[in-house]
Amino acid sequence: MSTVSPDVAGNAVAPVDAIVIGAGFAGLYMVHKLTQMGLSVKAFETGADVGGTWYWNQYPGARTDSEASFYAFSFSPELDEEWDWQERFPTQPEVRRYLGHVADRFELREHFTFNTRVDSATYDETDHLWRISTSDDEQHVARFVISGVGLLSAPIWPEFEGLENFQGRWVHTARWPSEKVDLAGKRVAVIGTGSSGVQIIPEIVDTVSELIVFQRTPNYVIPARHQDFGDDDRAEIRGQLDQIRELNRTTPFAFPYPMTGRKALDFSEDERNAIYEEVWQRGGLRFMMETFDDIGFDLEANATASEFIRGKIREIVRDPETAELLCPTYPFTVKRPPTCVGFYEAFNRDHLQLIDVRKTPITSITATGVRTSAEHFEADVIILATGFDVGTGAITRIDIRGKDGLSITDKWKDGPRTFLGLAVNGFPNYFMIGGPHYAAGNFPTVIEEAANWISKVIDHAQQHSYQEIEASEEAEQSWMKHVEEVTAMTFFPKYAREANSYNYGANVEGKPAAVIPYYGGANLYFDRCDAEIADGFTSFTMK
Ligand code: NA7
Repeated sequence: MSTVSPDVAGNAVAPVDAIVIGAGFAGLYMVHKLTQMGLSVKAFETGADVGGTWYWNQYPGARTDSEASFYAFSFSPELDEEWDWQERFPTQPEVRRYLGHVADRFELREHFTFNTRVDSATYDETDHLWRISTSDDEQHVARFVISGVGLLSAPIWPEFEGLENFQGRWVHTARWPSEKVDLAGKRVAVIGTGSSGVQIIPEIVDTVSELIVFQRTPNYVIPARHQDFGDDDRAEIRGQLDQIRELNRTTPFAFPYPMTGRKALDFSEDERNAIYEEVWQRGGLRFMMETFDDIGFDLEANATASEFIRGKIREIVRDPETAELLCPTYPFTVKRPPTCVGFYEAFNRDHLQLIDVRKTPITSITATGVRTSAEHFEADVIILATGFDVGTGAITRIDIRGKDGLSITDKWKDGPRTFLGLAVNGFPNYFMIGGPHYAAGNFPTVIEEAANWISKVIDHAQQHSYQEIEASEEAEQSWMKHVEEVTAMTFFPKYAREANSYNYGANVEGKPAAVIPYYGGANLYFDRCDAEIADGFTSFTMK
């Protein structure tokens, strides 16, 4: 774009075609797509480097739950050839290096301004442009804005009374500092037992002198089975990539695990447990997909999987009381299960204590530790592994205003409303990757599909010289009706509160109880997005 347009303060600013927010998987690939199309692009990232979630979450033990063979981009055969994964479940430093390599390899860094937060984005209906202000007090103007801010990127900072008076050190897993946090011989309190808490606990248990774990809701933790990769493993993966990607595109969770064709209750208890055991030994999230097809939607079938895992917990954890505290009562899969090596085993260590904060809530942080309604725990370091305001948090923390000055926070006050999780009525020329109602599934696949789709809708607008493209109200209503109908068919809403599921906003006080992911199947979701392209984006109004 070449015309000059005034910014919010009335100064002349040359608009660009697109502004991309975030330098994680989503932002990097989106910038790549748009620049390949010949568009002028500016991109902003709060962190000092690329990586997104893999930049910030550098706590000890952080690594993927998904296997290297499919937790990666698929768009470049050259990239496949030149990147050698080191481990089956890559560590945070490895994924961050990979994304750094992608940024260098495709010359993406030059489009990014780092250490810079997008504070606000305001749509100007007169010239159909977005006006953006950033934390460095600069103003920018763009035709399109694409949010790649991440689903799990707005940390929850629990408002514990007295945290500011704590004389030791406290850190959040999602803002772990680059310099080493010395935990050797220290008394450490970990608050939270989601994926981050679950990963950090076995990683530090041998280093610390005392570990106090504050658990609110237990999780079903699946063993990960780590494995270092050799050349043979890498060659094997490269040989399977076509098949892996075909499955990512055609299976309900965008994972390369085909449906098994098995129903849990069609098997005797012994046969069923043998299947659970075999997949448990193989490790990782495949336990959700490679055991029985119906455990995600049939409660009776699900109960067999839930009981199998509870049996494992009781088998591994020697103290029966601790084991029971670690056993979830809600059905498996209502919360996304963490994967880890050595989590339950850590609870057999004498210097680890498990505290149930549902029974005895944390009442304050004192100068020397954590106080619950029952007792005081001395600590030198407090680790907040308290998670994220998932799906909407990172979006609504930016002051985004569409037509008639409506803010996205107001639009979503009763829960997010989107069209395909990609666009929002009232917010023309604004698109989201990984926003609410994204297809639940393997993130890199979902992200690539979303960015490909957004590049097509933008291309369509460019080809027809449309200055404004907006998801229609009817399209949004119809999509939301579908999202809600699909959700109502699952048992997830029924147990969301008991499980404190972040997929229903249940982990954030005051957040509306509304579904965040789309549960209708990633494969069907991708087909729906493709149909929109084939139909010429008829769900949009164009000006
Ligand atoms: P999660 O999975 O949201 O876990 C956060 C944990 O922190 C969870 O156990 C919470 O309990 C707990 N929490 C949050 N606030 C409090 C307070 N105030 N007191 C006690 N406990 C609290 O976030 P993670 O970072 O572990 O993992 C996020 C994703 O990263 C994960 O799903 C994977 O996709 C990778 P709750 O369960 O809400 O009762």
